[in-house]
Order: sequence, then structure tokens, then C-alpha cells
Amino acid sequence: SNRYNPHAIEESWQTKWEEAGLYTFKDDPSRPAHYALTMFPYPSGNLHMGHWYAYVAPDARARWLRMNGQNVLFPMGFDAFGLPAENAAIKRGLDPKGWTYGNIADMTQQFRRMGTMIDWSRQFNTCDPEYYRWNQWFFTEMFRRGLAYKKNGLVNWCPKDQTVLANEQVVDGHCERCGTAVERRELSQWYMKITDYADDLLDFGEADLPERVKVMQTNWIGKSVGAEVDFDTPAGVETVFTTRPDTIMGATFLVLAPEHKKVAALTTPEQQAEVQAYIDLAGGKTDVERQSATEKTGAFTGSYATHPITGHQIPIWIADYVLVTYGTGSIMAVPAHDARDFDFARTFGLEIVEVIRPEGGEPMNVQDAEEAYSGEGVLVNSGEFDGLPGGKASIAAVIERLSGLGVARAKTTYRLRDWLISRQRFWGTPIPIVYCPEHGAQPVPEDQLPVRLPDNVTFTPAGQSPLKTDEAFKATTCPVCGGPAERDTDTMDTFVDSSWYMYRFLNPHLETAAVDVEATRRFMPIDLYTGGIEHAILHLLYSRFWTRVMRDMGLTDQREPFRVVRNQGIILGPDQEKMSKSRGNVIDPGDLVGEYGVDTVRSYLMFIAPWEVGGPWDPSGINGPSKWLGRVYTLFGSDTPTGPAENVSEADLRYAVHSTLKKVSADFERLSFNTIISSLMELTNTLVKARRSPVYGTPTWDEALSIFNRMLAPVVPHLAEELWQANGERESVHLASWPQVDEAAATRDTVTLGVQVNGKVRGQVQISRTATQPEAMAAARAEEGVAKFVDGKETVKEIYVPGKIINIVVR
Ligand code: ANZ
Repeated sequence: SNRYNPHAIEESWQTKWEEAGLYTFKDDPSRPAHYALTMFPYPSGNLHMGHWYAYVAPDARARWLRMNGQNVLFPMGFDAFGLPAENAAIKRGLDPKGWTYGNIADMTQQFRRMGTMIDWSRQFNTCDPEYYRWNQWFFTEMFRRGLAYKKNGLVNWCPKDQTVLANEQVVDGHCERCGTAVERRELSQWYMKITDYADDLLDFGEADLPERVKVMQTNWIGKSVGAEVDFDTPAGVETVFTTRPDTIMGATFLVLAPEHKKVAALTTPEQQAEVQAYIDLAGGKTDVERQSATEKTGAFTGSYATHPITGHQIPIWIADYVLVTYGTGSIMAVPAHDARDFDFARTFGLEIVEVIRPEGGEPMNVQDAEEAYSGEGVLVNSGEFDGLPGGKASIAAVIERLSGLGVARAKTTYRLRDWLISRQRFWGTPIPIVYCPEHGAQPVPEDQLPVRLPDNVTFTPAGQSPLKTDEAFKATTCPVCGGPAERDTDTMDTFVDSSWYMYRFLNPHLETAAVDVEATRRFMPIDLYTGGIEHAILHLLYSRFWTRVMRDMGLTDQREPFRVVRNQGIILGPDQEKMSKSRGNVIDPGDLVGEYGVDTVRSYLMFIAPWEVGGPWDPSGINGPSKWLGRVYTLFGSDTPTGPAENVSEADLRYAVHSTLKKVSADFERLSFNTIISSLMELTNTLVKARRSPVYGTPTWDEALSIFNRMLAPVVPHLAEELWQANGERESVHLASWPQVDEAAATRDTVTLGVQVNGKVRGQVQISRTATQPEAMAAARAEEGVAKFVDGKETVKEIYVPGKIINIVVR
């Protein structure tokens, strides 16, 4: 037929490609390896527009690289464990396994309709026992290396999801998944020692991450350089962490977190009731409430500490603005120079002593001052340190003096905490530990992995792990003595699964090891990893950690899993809000494909916005790409051209084709997908004109169509294949090489310049790009329209910027 009908071609090409194994990855060491990966989806049931937006452009880029001779690996799988599946299953009375695998089957079909070059033979799901056994293997290896350990402590507890959460999963005091305010509980849990790698993770030298991701991770790790200082108290030495040891002479009281272990011993009988009431009050508040409170609250313990230099007795208070989880859980308060201490001292009438003064400033009036001075300034009221500039130099001096007394040492502290990975839920990887009354916690030996997640467990959350109720699961034997032992009944955080899945794609069905070290050498780090900004800290930080652990285990030579990471933007609903079912503004990609075909939807999603920015969905916007592909189709047809004759020369046509080719390649390189589509649309206009010009039917025309056809291939793979093979080609266009730019044709040596007379354009000249001033002026004055305004007048000035401007000023 001579009209473009995507429905007649798309599915049949997909079937043919699949039968031919066109996208089955073949490792070919003679070609440069390229690993392109887009974050794998959660099997929620449906691929929505956001998924399409995220996957289509990277697919086009991967295809482009493949045509450029690279050995491109572009795999996909499903991040299949986790709470949402478990919650959805509970709601529907299903089991999470059936629900998850059902969704995976549906979503794989939807994915296939997208017409990507994903190699489906490499697909795996993190809930497959063949995958999660390696989570367990990693865990036992990390246990042996001291990188996985169990400890008792205060943890974040989500009362709705009935499980603990990692710090990274608490956003402003609320559960990252369900938004419920998080509580604190004292529990014994498994951790991974990410803090061992804090400094290494701050080094982004080998990872080109978006700037804001680097900033977020840097802040999250939160490195602070300072000192630990010891104060004698009636309950023994109390060490505080400070970033400003230079302010030591202004420390007028100590503050401990209400949960601090020494509080009980420090509290005098008279203060007992008040302190207990305060502890109860603080315990009922969330961390956010505690930290955002403008009113400072607290209680006096009744005890005093000894200042290490002056020997003064300074009161010890408790207050909830001091966090038990940071530093040592206690501070030396310097109210003159710390805003929180200042407010606290004002509220409770505690002493304020100025020890830092701005250079040349007036003494602080501590009675009436409105705020703390937190600058570097110069030290005052500090005895031997007076006159030293605040900051670095005096910090070193104070640390040296105090360490001479044996009461301080330099100390670097991190905000980052070890990664809490135990979850009291069902749908996850069982923690491969058994408890023996004789031998304690023992890792399950490798030949007994996987520890399978049992079927038929009552998994309604009840504040304890559902596996606890499964006696058959729990009962086992100790790997050391063979005596009766009990299995751990918690499961792992699903972020464990996604921390190393990228390695598994390199050899997904390997039965003897987690990763294929040889393949890892060739393909890691990932050349381009794409996904949403919401993973800036969680997933991207955990996988950077995991790779470092793997490096130390000898499984990779790399310290980073990704060479380059880029985040796509968000496509908003037509009402400018994020698309979501609850807002009722969801556009279903399946419906659009049914109406317009896959290729049109693909090109629209690339065209709709700069990919890294995103933007609103415009329902009528799809008409542009739809019409465009219709014109493209006709262009390749054999119908006699209709419409007015045109005069596109061979040079014009070659210039249009080769300059577009050059630009499209550069745009693929820099991920500028929307401009690729607009350049191809522009080129289409030129081709339509050329088809009505004498150049039509010449070898130049054939060259133009052949190049254009290959340029279309990454973007609209079905249409490009149809046109290619209709033209008699035997092999798929997707096996063709990306065309070479003819540099001479791609640059024009002539330019068209407007000629201005006294600032007004009066004519145009076509001259060489490198024409000299006299040549340019002669050509300009020879133009009829220009001559009219300059002949017989006195020339005041001639301005010529080659390739840009000609301006003649006359009087
Ligand atoms: C004395 C001092 C004087 C401080 C001064 C600051 C300014 P970052 O940069 O975040 O590491 N601090 C220490 N442990 C704390 C805890 N558990 N909860 C709340 N605050 C804590 O901040 C370090 C500073 O925060 C430390 O330095 C300490 O106050 C406080 F003019 O010590 B500073």
C-alpha cells in the first residue's frame, strides 16, 4: 500500500527479529565493549508512560552504538522482591509469588511491544532462587569478612509496614514507601558495614554522576573533621564530638541526648522526676519533630562536668536537639557561637561566654545579643589562645594543647550509618544464618544455598517476621556441630538485590558463581546507566558500596559500577502534575500504541522534551511525529511526486544529508534526543523538495535515502526495517553500519549573508565563508537593493564579520 500503516508491519517485524535472534547478544572481543543499562523496573503490573520515556531513548542510543560497530549489551530484568508486591498480594488475597510472576509475564509482553534491542535471553528476576542464592552467598562472605554483622540498637520502625527501615529509607522522618511517620525501636538487627567505605565513597573521580547526585551523596555521607574532647563527670569520662575545638573556652555546659546511656547515672535524686518526664516526652516525638522544633526543650540532670582546661564545674543537661545516633551522642555547648546552644542557653538562663570575635568587631553583649556568632573571627577570653585567628590554625593549636593533657584527639565523624538490612517481612531473600545454642550465629555453608523462601506462609504483617511462624522453615542443624539449630527468620532489604544485579547480566545463568569475573573485566563499569533521580542516594550509593566490596573480594578490578550516570526527567500529566492513577491523569502507552503504532510513540517520547528535563504531556503533540512518519513513508515510495517543481541541487542535498548525519551523531553522543528528531524532521522537508527536483532518481538521491534510512533505524526500528527491505536489502537495517559523514559535503563553503545599510537589511549575497573584506564589500555593493541606498552617498564605515555580518554606514 502507499500509505503508512504501522499496524501492518510492526508486530511482524518483531516476530521476524525474534526468530532470527537479531538482538541476542554475542560477545565479540574484536569490537569495543559497551554496556548500556537502564534501571530495571519493579513488577507492579503495568509499564506506564514513565517507563516508556525512560527506556525508549536509551534503547535508541544503544542501537546507534551497535550500528557504530560496538559490542553493545543492553539487558533487562525485574526488581521483583519487596513490600509493594507483598502488600498488593495481601490486599487481593493472593500470594506474592504468584502475583509477582504474573506481573512479570504481563510486563515482559508490554516491554516487547516497545520494539527495543533488549536481549531477553538474559532476563532474570531478583526473586528467582537462582538469583537470590547469590545474595545469600554475598551475605555469608561479608559475614566472614566482618562486613555483615548483627547488633542491638535503636532502629527506624514503620508502624504501617511493620518492619524496620534503613536510614536511607526514611525521608524527613517518614517511611519512604508509605509516608507513615517512623518510630524508633530497640532491636537486634543485621547491618552492612558501608561506613568502612565512607571516605572511598566520597571520591567520585572515576564516576561521572550528575552534579546533584554527587552533592546529595556527599551530604548524606556527611564528613565532619574535628576533635573528640573528654570531660570528667560523676559517671566517668564523657567524650563529646566537636567541629569547633577552637571554641573550647566558651563551653559553658554539656548536653546529652535523652537516650544517652549515662543519663541514668548522672541524674541526681532531686532531678529524677523531671528527667524521666522529659525522656518520655522526647521518646514520643519523631526525629523530624525533634529537629525542626523552634522551641528548645530539655532538663537538668543535677550533675556537673569538669572543664578540661579551666577546671570549672559546668552543668550537664539533656535535650532532644542532640541526637543519640551522631558523634558520641553528647556535645559541649558553646552558646555564644552555636545557634542551637544559644537558643537553649537563652531558654534556660545558662551562661554565655564570648570566645570568638569578628575581626575588628565590638565585644559581644551577651545579655542582649540576638544570635550566636558562628564565623571564624579571632579568639578572645581564651587565655593562652587569645589573638589566634579562629578556624584551622587555632583548632590545631587547641587539639595539640588538649592532647598534651591526654583529653582530646583529632577525629573525623560521618553522618553515614551502617546499612540496616534486616526486614521483618516475607517477600525477600532469607538471611542465611542459623543460630546454634552451642556455636551462636553461623553462616549457612555455600553448598546448602539457597535457603529457599517457603510457600504457604501466613504473611500478614504482625510486627514480627512471618517466617517465625513456619516451624519447618526454622528447624535446621548447626553447620559446626550438626546439633539442632534455628534459622534467622528475617529477610533482606530489596536494595541488596539491586546492588549487584548489573554484574549478573554479564552471565545471568552461571551456576557456579555470582559473577563471571572475565566478563566483568570486559564490560564493567557500565558505560551509561540511566534512571530516575529518586535513586540518587539509596540505590546508587549502595551499589557503589557493593562494587567496592566486590573489588576487595577480587571479583572486579573496578571501584565504581558506573562510568556515567544520567537521570531522565519526568513526564507530567496534561494537567502538569506527575502522572498517577490517583490523579486520574494517566496516559496509557498501550492505548497510544494501538492508535498510532510503536514507532510514532517512540519518536514522540524522544521529541516531547529534552530527555534529562522532561515536561508536560501534550495530547495533541503526537500528531507531529505521526504526520512526520507518514511523509517519511511516502518519500521512499514509488508514487510520482506531485506538487510544484523545486530546485534542490546535488550539493544542497548532500549538504543537508551529511550535516544532519553529523549533528545526529553528536546528539546521540550527548543524549540530546529531542534535537535528533527535529533534525530528522528538517531533513525530511529537504528530501520532500528534492523529490520534486531534478536530483530525484540520481545516485545522489539514492545515497540520501540510504543514509536517511539508516539514521531512522535507532529511532523508528520497524519503519526503518520495512523501508530498507522494501528497497531490496536482504539483511536487517539493524545490522547495517552507521553511515560515514563526508566532511566536505557536510560543510558549506559559501554562506548567505544579509547586507545592512545603516542597520537595515537591504539585500542578500552569497559569498565564500572566507571571503576577504574587499571581496565581500564588492559583492554587497553589486546587489541591486543595496546599491539603491549607497550609490552617490558618502561611506562612513564598512563592517564585515566573515560568515556573519555585512553593514555599510552611509551619510
Ligand atoms: C561545639 C561547637 C561550637 C560546635 C560551635 C559547633 C559550633 P556537623 O558539622 O554536623 O558534624 N554536635 C555534635 N554531636 C551532635 C549530636 N549528636 N547531635 C547534635 N549536635 C551534635 O556538626 C558538628 C557539631 O554539631 C559539633 O560541633 C557539635 O557542636 C554538634 F561554635 O561543638 B559543636
